[in-house]
Amino acid sequence: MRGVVERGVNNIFTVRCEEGRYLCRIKGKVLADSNSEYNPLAVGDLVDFMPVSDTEGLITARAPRRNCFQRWNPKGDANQTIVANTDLVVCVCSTQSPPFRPNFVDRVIACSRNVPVLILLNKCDQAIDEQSLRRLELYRGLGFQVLSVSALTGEGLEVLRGVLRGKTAAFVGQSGVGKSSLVNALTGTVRQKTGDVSEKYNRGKHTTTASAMIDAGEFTIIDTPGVREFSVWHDDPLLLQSAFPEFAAYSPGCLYPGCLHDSEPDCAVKKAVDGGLIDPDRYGSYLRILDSLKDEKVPLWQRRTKKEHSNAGKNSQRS
Ligand SMILES: Nc1nc2c(ncn2[C@@H]2O[C@H](COP(=O)(O)OP(=O)(O)OP(=O)(O)O)[C@@H](O)[C@H]2O)c(=O)[nH]1
Ligand SMILES: [Mg+2]
Ligand SMILES: [Zn+2]
Repeated sequence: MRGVVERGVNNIFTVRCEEGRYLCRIKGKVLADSNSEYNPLAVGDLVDFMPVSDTEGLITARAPRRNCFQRWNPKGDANQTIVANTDLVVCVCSTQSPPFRPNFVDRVIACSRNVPVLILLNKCDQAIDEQSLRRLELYRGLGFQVLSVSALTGEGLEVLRGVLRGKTAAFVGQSGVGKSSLVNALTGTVRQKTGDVSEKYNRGKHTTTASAMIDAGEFTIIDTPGVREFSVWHDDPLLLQSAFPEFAAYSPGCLYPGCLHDSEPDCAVKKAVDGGLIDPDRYGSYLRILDSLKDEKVPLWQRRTKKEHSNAGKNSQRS
């Protein structure tokens, strides 16, 4: 049987199919083709499973993904898929508490593989500063859809419903921006628990702890746990440029084919930044992400896992 993963906690996956829902484990604990990844399955994955009772089953295979939202998990030392097979990644931000962070948005764009990103500014009942507004305009100019809403007052929600209609959308963002509040406001029922924002640190309290797919009739939302930062997935660094579409007009003019626009000579992208044609903060974001990808170039044998580190510590105490 074929179904979609709605939720997964402690390696037990809720799989929905036409016949209903089944709680499934992975047959034999390892899924083919998922060895190098942090987690074999993500919410949104299509899977084959065999029912073992009316309510339980065993997952035998994962269908190829048409796209995903993926981050680098530094602790696990592997790419981690947060959601798969969505029509849209909605990067939820807030005006204040927590404050709008453009570099966070840049990372969300870079973590989205083959899926469009909608930038959703929540809490528009609160004021936003001029600089953030300019950045949102910049995203619009780059071709990203940008919407302002308020889960609290309902402002902009009709427009958002229109955009979501017929789609499956993953809501991602920092803790406390109001992802779960938006799910509740959009569905008109309390489907997800919400939490407040810490006054001391002006950030959320990680209320949502696991991704969950919510069927809202006209559309489907995947609510995800808030994070402080997304590390960008590790792969060919050239692929990172798709998250910076403003480079494309200039990169053919770079001296070296495959230029990463970092310290290469005669780089047309760098010249465009210096000439004020590319936003320097976006370029700065790009360089920081590029730099973080270099960690991967350390050969595996030089990178120790946490366990090896603690073992090494024990050994040195002994000697
Ligand atoms: N003023 C205002 N507050 C809002 C709005 N939407 C959500 N909030 C508040 O923001 C806080 C955090 O909301 P949540 O929905 O729990 O945030 P979240 O993004 O799901 O957070 P995590 O689950 O921790 O990732 C709550 O106190 C909400 O009441 C809004 O549009 N305006
Ligand atoms: Mg939440
Ligand atoms: Zn270049």
